[in-house]
Amino acid sequence: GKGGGRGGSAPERPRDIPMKSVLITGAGGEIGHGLIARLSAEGERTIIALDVNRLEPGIASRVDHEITGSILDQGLLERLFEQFQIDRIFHLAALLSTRSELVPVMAHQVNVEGTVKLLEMAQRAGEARGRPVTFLYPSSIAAYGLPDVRTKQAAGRLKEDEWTRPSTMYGCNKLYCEHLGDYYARRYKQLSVEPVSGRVDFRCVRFPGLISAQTVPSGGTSDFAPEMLHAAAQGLPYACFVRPDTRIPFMAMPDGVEALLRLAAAPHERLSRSTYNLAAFNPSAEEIRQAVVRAFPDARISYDPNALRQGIVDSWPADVDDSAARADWGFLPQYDFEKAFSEYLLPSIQRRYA
Ligand code: AKB
Repeated sequence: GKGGGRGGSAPERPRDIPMKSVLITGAGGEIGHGLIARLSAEGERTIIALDVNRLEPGIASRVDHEITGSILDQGLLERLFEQFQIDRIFHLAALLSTRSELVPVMAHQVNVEGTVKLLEMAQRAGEARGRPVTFLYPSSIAAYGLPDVRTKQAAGRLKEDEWTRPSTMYGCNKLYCEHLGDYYARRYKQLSVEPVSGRVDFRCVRFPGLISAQTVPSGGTSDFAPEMLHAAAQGLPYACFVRPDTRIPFMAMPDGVEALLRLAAAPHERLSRSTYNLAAFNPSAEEIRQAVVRAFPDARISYDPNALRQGIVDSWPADVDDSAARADWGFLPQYDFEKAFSEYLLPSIQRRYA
């Protein structure tokens, strides 16, 4: 972790007022990278980064405490909540959609049991300090499930509560955890004689596919877009695992990170719901290929659709309606498809592989 006067022993802070802490689970993943860079620049809270794997040095140096361990380790979670004044959580740890189909029971353990453990810890911490812990949860367009491509085309832009019958383990996990978070926020122990104080302040976004210039995801099904781009930038051939006409929503990573931070900071009374759709652009696989080829004319991209992964993206919407996020907390993506390539992805990716 970083040194130099941050954390509970910062010299300018009286010892009896420890600095508040933010816990990031799955910190070494794609979203974690971008989020940690932003949070460490803001410097408002001690950053505790939990991941099953060691963090890359560039990320590890920006956090105050790097914890290597499992989200399922109850003892570890208890120690973290005892040791730190955690008032905010970004619970990013999850197995993504393709991987979850290969190991569904493990996916359920990490994605659902991990989440309920952490919600329970957050509830207890909120009760102890008399104020709710803010719990940010990234759900996904995988929470939707359309029965076939024709229905998908006819359905257009989906609102949050339409077509929520996911067809994947990961989608079931995400949708269920949205409901679970809502339960912890509104109804936890509602029949208890003792009034429950400090209910979890659960806030959730349904992310589209995210494209980062810094990292390539692993185990997702929207991965064809970032994989195509990162392969081309390295001069490697790439066989896209979905058909050219496949269309799902995407977003540039900086907009995803900004959305999480903005939702975290929004006044509670402005939030009319706990789960919000987010949208930015929704190109087809072929439109993405063309944009990549414009940037890297030597790119060698072919199509080799995989039935399982095609089936998954065919069940996801072609577009989502994010008007609630825009109205309630001012969500406003900075990058459309063109700008994502010209001003974010291409300049950063060229630097990355230079
Ligand atoms: C995945 O493909 O599994 C994720 C997602 C869309 O939730 N990127």
